[in-house]
Amino acid sequence: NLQLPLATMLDLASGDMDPYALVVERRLSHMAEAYHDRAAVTAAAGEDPVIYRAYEADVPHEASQLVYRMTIIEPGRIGDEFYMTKGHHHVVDSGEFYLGTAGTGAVVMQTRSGEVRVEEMPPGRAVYVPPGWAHRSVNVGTEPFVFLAVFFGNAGHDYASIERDGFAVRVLADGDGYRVG
Ligand code: M6P
Ligand code: ZN
Repeated sequence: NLQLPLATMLDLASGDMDPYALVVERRLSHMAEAYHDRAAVTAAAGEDPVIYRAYEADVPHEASQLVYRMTIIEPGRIGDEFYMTKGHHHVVDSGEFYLGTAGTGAVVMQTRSGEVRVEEMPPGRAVYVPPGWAHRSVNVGTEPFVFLAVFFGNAGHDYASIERDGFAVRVLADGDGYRVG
């Protein structure tokens, strides 16, 4: 019983996927501890904005499979800190392929020994996240930031160490742009 091929339409501008099997929606309340400005978190908590969504194709989460997701991070900030994903390591150490498709964003990557890299992901820019690097994506623009992610079906998401220790750097508003602080 061989699996059948799968075809999916990806709207690169909006991030919509058709068909999709799973949608992830994360609000501020799902990751309030990630932002450093506690007063700004409290001020936004009532509205509890949607920070990002992700659509995933119907690919089994198993070894040898390639899972793919379109992620849409809304534009916005909590205090001076741009909207971002929770960020994670993989449970099974493995790489991930990212392709920016709309908006202005970046990916922050960090090893367990604390080495950090930040790469911008404008439309058409692919970033390869090697095994061993945690990854968090950030919208530094004024439009939704959209990107495609491809990862191993058995990679898994390990959020615990990021929830505990965060990333060593934050992506913060700086005039019309951003700085990594
Ligand atoms: C990308 C990929 C996914 C991830 C999503 C949201 O699409 O890296 O694996 O789930 O971003 O990020 P997070 O899981 O860290 O909230
Ligand atoms: Zn990942």
